[in-house]
Amino acid sequence: MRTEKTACILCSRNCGLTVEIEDGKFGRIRGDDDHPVSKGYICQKAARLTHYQQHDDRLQFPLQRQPDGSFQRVSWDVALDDIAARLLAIRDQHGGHAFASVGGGGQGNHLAGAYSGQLRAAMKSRYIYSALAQEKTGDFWLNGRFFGSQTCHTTEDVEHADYVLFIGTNPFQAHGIPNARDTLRELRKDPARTMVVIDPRRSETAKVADIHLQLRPGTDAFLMSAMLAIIVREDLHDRDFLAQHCDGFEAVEQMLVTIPVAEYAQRCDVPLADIERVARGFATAESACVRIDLGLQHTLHTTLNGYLEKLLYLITGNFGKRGGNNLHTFLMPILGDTDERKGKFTRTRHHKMFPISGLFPPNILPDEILQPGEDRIRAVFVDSANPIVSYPDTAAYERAFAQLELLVVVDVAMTETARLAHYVLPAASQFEKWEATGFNLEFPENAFHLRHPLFASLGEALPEPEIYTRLLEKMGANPRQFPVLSRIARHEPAFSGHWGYMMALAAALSRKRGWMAFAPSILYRTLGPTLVADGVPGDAAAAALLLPLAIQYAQKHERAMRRAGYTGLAKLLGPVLFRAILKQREGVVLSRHEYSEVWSLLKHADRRIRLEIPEMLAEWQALASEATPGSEYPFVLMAGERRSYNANQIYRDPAWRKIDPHGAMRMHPEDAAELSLAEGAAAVCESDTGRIAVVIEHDDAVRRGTVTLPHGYGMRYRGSAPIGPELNRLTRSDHCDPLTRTPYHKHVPVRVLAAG
Ligand SMILES: Nc1nc2c(c(=O)[nH]1)N[C@H]1C(S)=C(S)[C@@H](COP(=O)(O)OP(=O)(O)OC[C@H]3O[C@@H](n4cnc5c(=O)[nH]c(N)nc54)[C@H](O)[C@@H]3O)O[C@H]1N2
Ligand SMILES: Nc1nc2c(c(=O)[nH]1)N[C@H]1C(S)=C(S)[C@@H](COP(=O)(O)OP(=O)(O)OC[C@H]3O[C@@H](n4cnc5c(=O)[nH]c(N)nc54)[C@H](O)[C@@H]3O)O[C@H]1N2
Ligand code: SF4
Ligand SMILES: [Mo]
Repeated sequence: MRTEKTACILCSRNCGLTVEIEDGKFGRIRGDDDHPVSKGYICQKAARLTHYQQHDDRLQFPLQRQPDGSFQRVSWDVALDDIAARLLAIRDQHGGHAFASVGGGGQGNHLAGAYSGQLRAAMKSRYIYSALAQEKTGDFWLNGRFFGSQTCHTTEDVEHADYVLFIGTNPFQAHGIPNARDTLRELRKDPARTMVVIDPRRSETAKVADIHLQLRPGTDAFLMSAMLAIIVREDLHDRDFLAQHCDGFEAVEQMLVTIPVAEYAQRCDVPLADIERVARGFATAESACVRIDLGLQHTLHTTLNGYLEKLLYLITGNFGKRGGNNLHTFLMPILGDTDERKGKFTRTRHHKMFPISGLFPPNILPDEILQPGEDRIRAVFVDSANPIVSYPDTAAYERAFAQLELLVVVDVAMTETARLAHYVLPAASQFEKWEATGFNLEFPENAFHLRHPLFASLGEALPEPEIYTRLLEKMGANPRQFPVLSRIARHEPAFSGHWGYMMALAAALSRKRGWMAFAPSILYRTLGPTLVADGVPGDAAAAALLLPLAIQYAQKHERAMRRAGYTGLAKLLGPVLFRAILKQREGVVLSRHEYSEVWSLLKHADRRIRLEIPEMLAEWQALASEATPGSEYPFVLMAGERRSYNANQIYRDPAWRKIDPHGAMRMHPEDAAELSLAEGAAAVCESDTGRIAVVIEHDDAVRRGTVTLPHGYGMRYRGSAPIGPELNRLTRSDHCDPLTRTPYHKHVPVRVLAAG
């Protein structure tokens, strides 16, 4: 038996783990006290990671689909030669817009994203569709406008805030904030601090909150408008902060004087006095922050909700300070900036949709494939995503993927999407390779954790960096050999911190500009083999691309890095960080900023925040005349609740769940009584798009007229019938935010009937 350090890969927190390993299997799994962020914390889901690592749907060999639909094992060379040839033929005949990649990292694996970007470059395509663009792109778009770049990403200092607003998020189950349950307990225990939850359901977080506003689903824009209006009318906004740091408050103020506060309160079905109490409490607290998630982002007015949420902390001056909302640094650039006001970016051919942070929304992909004519997407490369189950309108995805000339899926498991692919390529699991996430989203102290492999790869599975590099070489996109770079990498003395290598790389890339797009694989093939970890040269090759990222980080954040303990010559600080990342098995603190330094992360040249966003002001104004949404469907379904035993599509083996095997539909007991649906009754849930079987659970925490179903079910383990609700058979592609096309998954009109 041996003990190793790694991290949980089930949610964006990536808590550090100490794991026992015996006979090539996980033994006991505990929180790692040495992890710089989670400090020993874990939740109940991590202890069962063995169900991710070992199950009957794991892929071991490259597979090729046969005409009869069965799969046959082929060698890597056969698979990659044919994929390369078919990709090139499609590109040369139809152009880059005929290709899209999908996915690119779940909750624990983002290292591969840099390598898959190279495939798009080789295909001359800009299209990447990802899960982030079905939840967070509204937020990114707003950040671009407020702060000057879609790469400016905000965080919330819940641990230090005196007043916390959780709007549309349930951190007790979903986490999303550091050590969620401990952090909530601290908040609850301290009588001087206040926790408010705004959620139509009395969620597990609402149950431990000081105040719960149980609003009508989809009415957050009205509620936040009322709060903002109350704050400004009572003169509780921070005039000094606004004058010193913000432009455009006048436009916001003009809107706020028109808000019919009492009417809006009625609209959300929350007593006006409660809204006033929260507005005043938030605005007058010493420090306050807002934490939001899918309850705002997957419901009506998605992007406007984000605008109002950000105004709440900005007009009260709760930004750039302890206990407020802040910007943070990134080591890996997981977000781009494609703000259309800065340049022309490729739009999609059918919907003419623009990218946000470089990403395109899954809602429109089936149309982009199915549209008639020359301009359609013909080849799709899926990595680390399961669109058939996770993206809106499963039936539309099935139709679209069946039309493709080439569908390739890279996954650790035989998924519902993989079953439709021409080629299925087995990836090494996240515990069989070097991996990391780009979800290091903290401020003022930020951290990064590179994980090392714990097990040998299963069968012939390969890490993605190797898969992409081989494929690109077969496509002739990047040369196989760089003798000069390789020689320098091999012979440079350790004390130089790869300085000579980086100079030579920079010189090579400036001589041959076309190579720039393939820098990750060049680093992988040249510097990679020299990186010695665990005494095995080349073992950590996939991490080679972190060297230039560490150098960039040091150039941007030298002072904050020195505060975190990195020493030496400025030009060697990047390589020092790189070495630390490779060596420290529990992760490293990257940098320690001061709160006041948040302004240096803002991207408008004058470091001021722009509050006036015309698109949002127009939508805000339109709220007043918006009709109450009526529907022939009596229930609002929240399609995708986070519970104790779901974790996206990461666990496939149903044995991992201790409770809730059916992923039951939660319904208020009085609604259930009216429909004569007993606890445990079989029922059918029907939307305008599809119908699925569900099992009823009575729960008086849900509002009457709403029902909930969990996300993360509906998989066909070992080819079985779907286990639990196939949620996205109910969701519709065009039921979405008009600007960003993120889906209204929390607001799906449905009816529920007794089965049979
Ligand atoms: N256990 C578990 N944890 C997870 C995941 C998982 O699958 N399982 N997935 C991870 C991922 S990818 C994500 S993105 C996060 C998501 O994390 P969260 O967004 O926090 O989780 P959800 O349960 O989807 O939704 C949060 C809350 O929104 C509420 N809500 C629904 N409609 C509305 C509305 O109209 N207004 C308001 N104000 N609230 C509303 C719901 O009742 C729910 O309590 O969770 C992460 N953590
Ligand atoms: N109706 C509805 N739909 C939703 C949601 C909802 O609330 N309601 N939530 C949405 C949200 S917030 C999200 S984030 C998405 C998540 O949905 P997806 O983007 O599909 O991502 P995951 O479920 O995280 O995992 C996808 C795949 O990654 C594979 N995988 C795991 N490890 C590796 C690896 O190392 N390499 C490779 N190549 N593959 C690996 C897993 O086997 C799995 O098949 O779902 C979205 N869909
Ligand atoms: S699922 Fe739990 S243990 Fe795993 S990263 Fe998220 S909070 Fe941590
Ligand atoms: Mo997500």
